[in-house]
Amino acid sequence: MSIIKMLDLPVLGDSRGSLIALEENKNIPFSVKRIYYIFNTSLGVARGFHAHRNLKQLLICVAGHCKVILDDGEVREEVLLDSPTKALLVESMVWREMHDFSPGCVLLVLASDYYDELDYIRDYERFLAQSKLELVEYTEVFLELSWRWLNIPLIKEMTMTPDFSRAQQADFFSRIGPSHGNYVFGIAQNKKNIGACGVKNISGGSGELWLYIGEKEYWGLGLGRVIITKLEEIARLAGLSRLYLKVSSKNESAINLYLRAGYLIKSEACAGLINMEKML
Ligand code: T46
Repeated sequence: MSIIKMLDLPVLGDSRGSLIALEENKNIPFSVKRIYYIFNTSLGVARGFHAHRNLKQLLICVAGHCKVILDDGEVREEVLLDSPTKALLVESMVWREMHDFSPGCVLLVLASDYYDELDYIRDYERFLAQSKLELVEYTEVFLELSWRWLNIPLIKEMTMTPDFSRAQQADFFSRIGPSHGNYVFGIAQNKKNIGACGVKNISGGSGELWLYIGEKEYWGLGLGRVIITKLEEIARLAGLSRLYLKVSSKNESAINLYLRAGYLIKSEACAGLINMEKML
C-alpha cells in the first residue's frame, strides 16, 4: 500500500484568478495548531531527515516545486510537490526528506501540534527500530518469557517485582482483560518478543500504566516512548482520562522517559517509589 496520501484542494476560482481555502477538520483532516513555511532554500540543500512520534502534517508547495521522500520503515516513496492545489498528508511515524527545491519554492506546512523537539526522531536507525514495534497478544509464550525477564536481578529491582511463583503467574494470566480491569500486551520488535506492558487497576476513568523491556539489547533505542504512546491510544479508546504509574526512585532512565512523555511527578520518593500521572 502506498504511503503517499495526496489531497486535492478545491479551487475557488473566478475570472480574477484562483483561491484555495483550508479549513481544519474539513479539507484538513486534523485540528491545526501551527503553520510554518520553508522558503529561500539554498540551491542543492535537502531538509527534513526525521520522523515525528505524534505530529501529523499537511505539506503544500504554494510556489515552485520540491521532492519529498516518505519512508514508514517498510516502504520508501518519492513524490513531486509542484502545485498549490495538491496537499501531501504526512502521518506520524513516517520518515521524511525534502530534496530538489526549485528557486522561489515556498513549502507551506500545516501541523497538528505546537513545535516540540521531543516529538522528533532524528536518527534513522532509531526510527527504524521504533517503527517496527508492535503491541501483541500476551500469550503463554510471554508468560514463560516474563518468568525469565522478571527474575533477572536488575529488571526485578527496577520493576520492583516481588518474589513470585508459577501459581501466581498462572493466576495473573487467568485475570487478563478489560473485564478484570486491565489490558496486558506482549511487546514485539521486528517480530521478536522483547517485553510486556499494559494498563491495570482501571477504575473511575483512571488506570495504572506499566511496561518493561526484558531484552536488554533493546534498551536505549527510544522504544519506551513508542510503547507509552500506544498504551495511551488504547487508554483513550477505552474512555480513560488519566494514567498514573509508580516508578522506583533509583530508575532514573525510566523517570526521565516518563517526564519526556509528559507525566508529572505527583509525589516525591516515598519508600523508594515516585508516583507520576498524566491527563489524557
Ligand atoms: C517537518 C518538515 C516538513 C522551530 O523553532 N519551530 C518550528 O515550528 C519549526 C518547524 C522549526 N523550528 C526550528 C527548529 C530548528 O532549529 O527551526 C529550525 C529548523 O527546523 P528543522 O531543521 O526541523 O527544519 P526541516 O526543514 O528539516 O523540517 C521542518 C519541520 O521541522 C518538520 O517538522 O516535518 O519541515
